[in-house]
Amino acid sequence: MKKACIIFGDQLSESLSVLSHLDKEKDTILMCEVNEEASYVKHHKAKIAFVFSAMRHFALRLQEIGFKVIYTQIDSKENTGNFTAELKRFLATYDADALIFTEPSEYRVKKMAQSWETLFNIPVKMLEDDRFLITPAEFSHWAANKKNLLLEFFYRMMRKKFNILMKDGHPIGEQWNFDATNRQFPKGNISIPSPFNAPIDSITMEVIDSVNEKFSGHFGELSKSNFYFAVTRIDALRALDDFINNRLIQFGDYQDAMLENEPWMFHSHLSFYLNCGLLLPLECINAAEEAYHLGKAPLNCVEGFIRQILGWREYVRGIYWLYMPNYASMNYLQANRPLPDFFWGAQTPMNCLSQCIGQTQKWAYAHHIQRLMVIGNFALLCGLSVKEVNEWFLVVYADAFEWVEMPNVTGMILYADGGLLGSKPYAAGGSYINKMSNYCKNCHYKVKEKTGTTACPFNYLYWYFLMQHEDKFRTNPRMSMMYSTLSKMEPQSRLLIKANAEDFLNSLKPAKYT
Ligand code: FAD
Ligand code: DLZ
Ligand code: SF4
Repeated sequence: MKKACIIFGDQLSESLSVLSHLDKEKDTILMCEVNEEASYVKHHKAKIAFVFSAMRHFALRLQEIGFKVIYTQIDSKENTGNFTAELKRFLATYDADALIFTEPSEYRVKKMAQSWETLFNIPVKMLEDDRFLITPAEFSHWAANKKNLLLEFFYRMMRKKFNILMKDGHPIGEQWNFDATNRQFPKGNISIPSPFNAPIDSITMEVIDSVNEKFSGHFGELSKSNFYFAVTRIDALRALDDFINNRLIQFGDYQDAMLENEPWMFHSHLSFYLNCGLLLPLECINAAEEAYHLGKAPLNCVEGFIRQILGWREYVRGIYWLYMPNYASMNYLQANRPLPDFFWGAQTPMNCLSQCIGQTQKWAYAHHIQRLMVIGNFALLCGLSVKEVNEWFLVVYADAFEWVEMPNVTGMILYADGGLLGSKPYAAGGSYINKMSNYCKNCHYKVKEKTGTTACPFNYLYWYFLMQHEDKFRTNPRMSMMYSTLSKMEPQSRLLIKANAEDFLNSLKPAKYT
């Protein structure tokens, strides 16, 4: 039996399930750079270049270890522009008895793949993606009959299941979670290690040139000087080492901190590699746990990092597959306001947004609290369109794939799923941003002012948000304190907040970007 195989751009792992089903002598793999994937939403130029370069390097690696690979580059004359048409072209020249692949990570592509058996009249085998630590079926089993699907309980189950940071059935340190010690803002000067920067070879240079040429209208900067990504497994492992040896030691302490012109902080910058397959979740978790046992990093930092991967990453994937396709159209708070122009590069006097969006444009990266409490919080408070915010987050980050982006946006930041993922919206006024960052010092607005033309917009937008959605949130026990403060507010103050918020919202210029 001669098999045809397709490997997608986020399946760049030598341990990918499909590879162990191939006969190196008889079977052939197709990999293709296609216009549809790069522009069904107009991905950040650096993200496209990262994926294409990593794909090209992976194809070479597969050939080096004996697989037959047919590779279509984006600038090839024969390139038909989408997965189905590329497969059709491939199957027409290659007499295969079956088509085999590891399941695509996104609903959209999985649906497409499910049509191939009939379309090409060929037996199709779709294998489980065992690079994740639990399957959608296992997640669904865990979720069954639960009143709410809190991350914390999922995380504890995963700690036990994989025996991570456990001793005699108990969590090491007798605590599951050290977040209480993890929310510091740096006092005085701190020294932030330089981020890992992978070398650029001629393959990457060529990719940068063709992406700049072909996708010139897409958001984001792309040049040799802002391309820092590892595009091979070897360099991704170096990036992991670099994090473990240089930043893990302070990861937890400053996990929520934000400093002007410091995009990288003590975060790992590994999501790109995890999501395209150059790194595997368990090896990152094991490396962090080992650093703890060797005394190289403290428990609060190691536990905090492990929770992100063993907990959040697996959890959001579970949520995605549990609720798709309905999840994509949820809009609990009826948020439909168009995205303002500064999301796509126009200026804004709000320094926090300007910093976070500016660095996103430059690096296709922002760390979690910037995404959640600055950009996400703003999108929530302004009632920005769930569809447009999802598209923005999918476009701008090099680590964005729908299975992870959508639950974070629809669920975590916009509460558009009505609380399937979080028990309350992550809404906050300017004082939270002021506590965790130094952005407010250089802002046009005054964070301490609650209303008026120079008041921080987050302040009145926060109260306006609570007023607008009172029917939905007043009875939420986690929000009762806020609603009791709101109840005590003078009617005149409420009117002023409403007027300020509406003026601000009306002043937002919708983006022209399409
Ligand atoms: P670190 O802070 O070093 O964390 C370590 C790892 O934990 C990350 O590499 C990532 O794999 C995982 N992780 C941490 N938080 C989450 C989370 N909430 N969900 C899933 N995995 C997590 N992450 C993506 O990988 N792709 C996305 O498209 C994405 N979109 C997001 C959108 C919003 C609105 C928010 C609030 C978060 C989003 N995240 C996304 C989660 C998180 O912000 C990024 O994983 C993280 O910032 C990546 O940087 P890092 O590798 O330095 O992470
Ligand atoms: C993100 C991305 C981009 C920009 N381009 C391609 C591509 O040309 N070819 C490819 O195989 N994969 C690409 N990817 C990653 C895919 O979007 C990802 O593999 C799907 O989301 C899988 O469901
Ligand atoms: Fe952002 Fe408000 Fe601080 Fe300005 S004052 S940086 S708008 S939180």
